[in-house]
Amino acid sequence: MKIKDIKVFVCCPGRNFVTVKVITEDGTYGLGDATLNGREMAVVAYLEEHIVPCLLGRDAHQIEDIWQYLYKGAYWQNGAVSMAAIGAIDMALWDIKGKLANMPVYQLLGGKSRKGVTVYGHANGETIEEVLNNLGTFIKEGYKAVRLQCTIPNTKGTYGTMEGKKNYYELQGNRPLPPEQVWSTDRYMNFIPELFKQAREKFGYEIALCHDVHSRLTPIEASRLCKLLEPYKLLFIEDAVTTENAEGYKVIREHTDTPLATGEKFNTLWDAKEMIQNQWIDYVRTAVPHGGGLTPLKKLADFASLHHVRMAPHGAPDLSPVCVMAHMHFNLWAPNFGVQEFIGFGTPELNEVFQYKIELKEGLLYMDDKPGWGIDFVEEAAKKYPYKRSYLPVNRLEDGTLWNW
Ligand code: CS2
Ligand code: MG
Repeated sequence: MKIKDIKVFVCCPGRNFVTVKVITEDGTYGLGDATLNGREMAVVAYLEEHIVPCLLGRDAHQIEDIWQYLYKGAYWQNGAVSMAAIGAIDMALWDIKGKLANMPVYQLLGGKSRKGVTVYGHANGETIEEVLNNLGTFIKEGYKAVRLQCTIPNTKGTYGTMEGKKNYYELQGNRPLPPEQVWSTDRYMNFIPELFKQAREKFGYEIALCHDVHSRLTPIEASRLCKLLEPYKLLFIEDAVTTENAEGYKVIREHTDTPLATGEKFNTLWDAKEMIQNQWIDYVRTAVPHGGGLTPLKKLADFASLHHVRMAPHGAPDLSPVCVMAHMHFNLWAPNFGVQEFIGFGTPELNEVFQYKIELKEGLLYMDDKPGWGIDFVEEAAKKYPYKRSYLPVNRLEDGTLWNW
């Protein structure tokens, strides 16, 4: 089944998304998410200039060979930009194979390992009280797991909080230059344990709680934070330290039994190998697009399962609904699936461009059994929302030191 055309769409229904559409000679098409927050156009160029020309005319069924061809054939392997581009093509090819087989993709992987996908929601706020109110709402809605993030007092802009904006799209879609935020490790370390203490006092231990440090600590600081949080029995603490230094997770592991999650910035199985085989982490957060596609992600899941490490895919606002649906299939299949990050059902603009159906019941996500991923992209609607350059924030210590990972 020859690949006849490949289109790359960039639109901004609230925030920027890059969507790849691979079209075969009989008109069957597949979708992939190539969004890389703050570097979208670099991925577009990689796709249009370097990938599309060498895929036209190839057999869309040869997913594994095309992946190896794009990854090894590039010579310059790895890296966030190239893997987001390769990942989107791979996703589109799996969507096509599912449609041609008239099966949902999870069936091609070996079928369902569970009835629905357990998710964790985002409870954040400017104060502990606001975070706990939001947590209470999630518990009432039946969520089984919730991430808590709170603005650190006397600090301008803390990761994971809304900074007064109504939603993530308003927050992330309007940063013409990287906002500069001030970070204080001491203030953070003195504050976060209190957040979880009050959460457990108010809601008990039935609800699973997690937190994203966003790689802002050194290994020994992260070890101390994890120990301080031990009494509150977190599901996991995420990105306690940067993954650039895998040994950092060894240090934390030697100090605490708080479960550790990382990997949203892993681009290949090799980025995860050392931490998994040394049992330094408990959850892998790699998303299908950023990990280079479903082809490598299912290998990563199998490798992780050998070490009793579970999958907890990244599900931030800068991963498009195409990725949300790909994760539904991956998570329904993966025997070692743990929990999926879920930020909600999008906005009217987003749902005008991306058409899909998922349903949340008692903290689990469900979907219909449609061939492929079960999502469509409305090109006419996307034209209404042109790309708008926007950046991620950077963090500096109070003395001005750049402290961003
Ligand atoms: C975060 C992301 O959701 C998460 O776990 O780490 O929000 C992350 O900051 C963004 O995806 C970066 O683009
Ligand atoms: Mg994260």
